[in-house]
Amino acid sequence: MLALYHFGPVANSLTPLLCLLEKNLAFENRFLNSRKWEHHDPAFQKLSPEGMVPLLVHDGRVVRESTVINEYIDTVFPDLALRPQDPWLQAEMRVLTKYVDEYFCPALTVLGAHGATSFASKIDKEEMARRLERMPNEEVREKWSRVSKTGYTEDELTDARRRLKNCVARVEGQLSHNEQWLLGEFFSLADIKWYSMAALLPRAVPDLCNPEAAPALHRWLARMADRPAVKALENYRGA
Ligand SMILES: N[C@@H](CCC(=O)N[C@@H](CS)C(=O)NCC(=O)O)C(=O)O
Repeated sequence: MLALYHFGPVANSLTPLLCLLEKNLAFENRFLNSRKWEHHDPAFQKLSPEGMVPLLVHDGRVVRESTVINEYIDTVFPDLALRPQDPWLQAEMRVLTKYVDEYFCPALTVLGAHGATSFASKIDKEEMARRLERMPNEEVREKWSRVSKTGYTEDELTDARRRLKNCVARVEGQLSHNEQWLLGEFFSLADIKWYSMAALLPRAVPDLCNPEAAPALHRWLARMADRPAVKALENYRGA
């Protein structure tokens, strides 16, 4: 039995959701409403001591980290493979997913978290202090502490946009060699991982991610949006 705990089809939660849907796997949908702090429930924190999503439970065993979860799913359920057989292509795929985890996601998180400032700054100060105490992960605690006050500085936001510009250039370059999917004709976990962040770019940085500034990325986003599994993501937004 598979169960996925997630915040809905966005960012890191989108990564395993899309993988499960692409592979037509049945799973229990454990949507957690982050605005209601459902990921702070003691029952969930027993599974995730860091209080973080996404998290997969397979036959009672917990698998963490979105990229690792997807590799695990593809190993355990090899039908409709999402990793190429060729070891070199597989290495290329892992370089692409590693880049998202180490560079793209942290840059996008700055803009995403800053966008939550209006929500977080309205939370009663004592309530927020109690919430912060219940955040075991130091980076997450620091993020929420900042966005409950003034958010990120102009310099930090500018630097995040600079890094996102590099991400757009990176994927634009990749797609100029391989117009269909990131590895060419083979649709892979790299497309899934990149889409989980890149789907947010047109709204986050419209000046960088538009048909003129990044034509290959724009076309790839449209091809992704056309996939039945991507369309099905809409059903996982929670009530
Ligand atoms: N490297 C982890 C990152 C997971 C992560 O950052 N999760 C965020 C949501 S995207 C989270 O659970 N945040 C908890 C919070 O903001 O309170 C992964 O890829 O799974």
